[in-house]
Amino acid sequence: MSEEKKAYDLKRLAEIAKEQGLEVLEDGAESLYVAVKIWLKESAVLSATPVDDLVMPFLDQLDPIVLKAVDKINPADNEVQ
Ligand SMILES: [Ca+2]
Ligand SMILES: [Ca+2]
Repeated sequence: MSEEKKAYDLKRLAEIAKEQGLEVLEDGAESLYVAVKIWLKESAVLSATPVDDLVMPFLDQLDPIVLKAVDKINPADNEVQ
């Protein structure tokens, strides 16, 4: 973008607000993912069926995939875009 920067530009304010909002969203999505994992692991222990207990150790293998996807919500703070 070769747009010239101006003082007190409302368009720039909107841009910053959007970035901040996306960052909050990104953090929220990550927290939600962690919460769901804790909930699933707790439930697997509590439930009578042994099948879910066998699956849970593999749950963390989703981390790189899910967290990478979540990181894309706000690309502005990513090292590699
Ligand atoms: Ca179980
Ligand atoms: Ca990000």
